[in-house]
Amino acid sequence: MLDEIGGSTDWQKLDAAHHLHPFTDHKSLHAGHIRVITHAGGIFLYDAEGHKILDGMAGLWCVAAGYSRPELVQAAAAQMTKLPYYNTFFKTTTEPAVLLAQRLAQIAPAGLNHAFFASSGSEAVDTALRMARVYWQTLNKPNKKIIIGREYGYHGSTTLGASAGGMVDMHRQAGDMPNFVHVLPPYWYGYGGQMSPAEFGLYAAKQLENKILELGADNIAAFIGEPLQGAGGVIIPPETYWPEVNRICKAHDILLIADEVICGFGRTGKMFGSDTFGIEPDLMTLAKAITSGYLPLSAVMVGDRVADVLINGTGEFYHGFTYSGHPVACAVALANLDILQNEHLVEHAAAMGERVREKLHAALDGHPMVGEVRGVGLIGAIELTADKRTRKFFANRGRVGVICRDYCIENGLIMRAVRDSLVFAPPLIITPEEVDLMVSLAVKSIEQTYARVKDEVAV
Ligand code: PXG
Repeated sequence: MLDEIGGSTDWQKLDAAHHLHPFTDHKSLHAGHIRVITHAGGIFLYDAEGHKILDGMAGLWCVAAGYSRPELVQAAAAQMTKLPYYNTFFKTTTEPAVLLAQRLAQIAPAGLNHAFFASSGSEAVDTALRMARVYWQTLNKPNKKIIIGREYGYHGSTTLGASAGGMVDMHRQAGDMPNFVHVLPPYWYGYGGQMSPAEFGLYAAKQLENKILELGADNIAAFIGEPLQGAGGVIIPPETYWPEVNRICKAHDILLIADEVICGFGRTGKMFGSDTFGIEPDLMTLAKAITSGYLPLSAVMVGDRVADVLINGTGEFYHGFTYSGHPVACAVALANLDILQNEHLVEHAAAMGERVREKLHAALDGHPMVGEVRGVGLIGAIELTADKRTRKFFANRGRVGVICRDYCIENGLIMRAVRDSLVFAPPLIITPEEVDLMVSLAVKSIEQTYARVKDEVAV
């Protein structure tokens, strides 16, 4: 069909006429240019104008195994042929859903032995939050309703997800549900002041404890946090942070939800961010790389403590989706996990991440506009600054980041700008040569940006 339409179609016009995009200012989109991605292979995207672009974001943090994997296509085709759809309501199940639940229980951190499926990260978060509240209701503690999230947290775009997240603009439009509060994120670069990262990690955790004491643990259901905050700018917590959060949640009897939608499946150099940071979650949300993005699928991994109450105490849990446990999505997830394991992509991600940071440090540590290069596994950020010594932000935050992001794209590299940080999370299959290419394109783009905003940077 697309081939029949051919190259003469004005995609810009057609898109503008009928297509509303996520997180988009449509007026400015229509005034500018829209990129039409036509195909992809390995870690590269190709657009309708013939550009080849290194995808430094793995799609939207999801394409772990890379594009154009025949194993995933075949798994989908075989399952579609055998059973394209059936639901998991009404006393039925399907083989791929059962096998995937078992497989996830095997690889998840200890005790997370049960999987509830949905299609998106937002739905997984919504599910986990409902489970937390239903857990306390079942235990006759109905007042334990409040969910504590963090500033700059991102937990999706459903109303519950937006409320749990700490994105102020989203709250303004949608996320104003009652019983959600937010605390300081462990963002040392931005908020650490004169403290060492280790001191600041404890300080940020203390803000959680203060909030619990202020509101009363009897009113709080759960704390939700990403192991590292991806969409918030790849905010990597100091090592002291999560062990203290574990302790606080246990001491005050608050459920701990690790939102692993970005961190899950090798991104941080271990299978889960919880493994990397020593988090002991009661519930864990997964999506994105669970299928390498080939089909929509998400899961909540439920620990024995909560599962036991849901299974034996709650009666019916009034929640679920038409596509919960979709057999084709689950079959693709199983094939994707085979790829991750057979190709040792988790270990590979750790090694390639080290290479990225080594090269970035070598090229950028002395650069007056680079405040910090941070990362863990194959996810990281380059924080651009107006004054390296004082960690000062640029005036009009976000402007310089976008300038640099646009240079990246011009140079054939997709990186995201979050405020004035350039963030990256390439497919886990990236090779050493491709790492070097990604770094050199990023460095070139930073130099071009610097040439343009030099006057605003202290030397
Ligand atoms: N939790 C986390 C930690 C996420 O990163 C979601 C939940 C929601 O997932 P769905 O599948 O409902 O989108 C996410 C999604 C960005 C960006 O610009 C990040 C996400 C989604 C879209 C854009 O960084 N993360």
